[in-house]
Amino acid sequence: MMMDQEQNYYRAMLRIRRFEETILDQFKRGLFSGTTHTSLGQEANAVGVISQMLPDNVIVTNHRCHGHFLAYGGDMQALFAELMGRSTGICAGRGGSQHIHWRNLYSNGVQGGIVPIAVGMALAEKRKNKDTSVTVFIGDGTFGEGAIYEGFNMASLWQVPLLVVVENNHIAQTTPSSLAIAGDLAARFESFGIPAVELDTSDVLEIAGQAIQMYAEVH
Ligand SMILES: Cc1ncc(C[n+]2csc(CCOP(=O)(O)OP(=O)(O)O)c2C)c(N)n1
Ligand SMILES: [Mg+2]
Repeated sequence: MMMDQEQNYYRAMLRIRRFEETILDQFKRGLFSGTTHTSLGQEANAVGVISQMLPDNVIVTNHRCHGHFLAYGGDMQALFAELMGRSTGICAGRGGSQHIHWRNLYSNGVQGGIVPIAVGMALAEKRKNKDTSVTVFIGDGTFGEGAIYEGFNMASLWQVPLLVVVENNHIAQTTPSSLAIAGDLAARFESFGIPAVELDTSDVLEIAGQAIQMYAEVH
């Protein structure tokens, strides 16, 4: 039983890895317009967290969203077509790499802007009185954006069912986060009365185990 689950995790992570490698490869050949951000090396975050969600949960993600979409069960070819701007893409080719919507997954490339959106969506989930929640993925380089703190404040005040997953890769595109972000990330959540747990790992089993605990607290 456990073996099956581990194989599923591995298969899901490998699917993301191969997709992103193909994207990078094809990008050089001019197949896509615009830009793209891959989640190479961050596969375990997407798979570990998203595998533990209830089917009706909402995902709000950022500019680096391919892995989240694929871990959610999104179609690889439809994502590829979306990146190519084709009508067969997830959003008929209008969203591109950063702005996709499929089922309960929404991505937006505006750094930090997704946090207040996620809080509002979590409030909506709470009002439905269902056992669902919202998970928002943000990067460490986004902690210089003021909107996220307004979001944390209202999330705590309204006690909305929200899980904030910070994918801390220590870099904001090309800027080391240490040059742009002061202080401690977990302490920022705690100052709003939001419990925070830090993991330094890419072990999908560890991340999934932590996600189970976090969802138990959120719901
Ligand atoms: C409001 C806003 N400002 C600037 C950008 C340009 N931008 C795209 S990715 C990025 C860095 C993001 O760093 P981080 O949050 O750590 O995410 P990572 O790329 O490491 O996953 C920036 C500044 C943006 N998308 N939105
Ligand atoms: Mg980062």
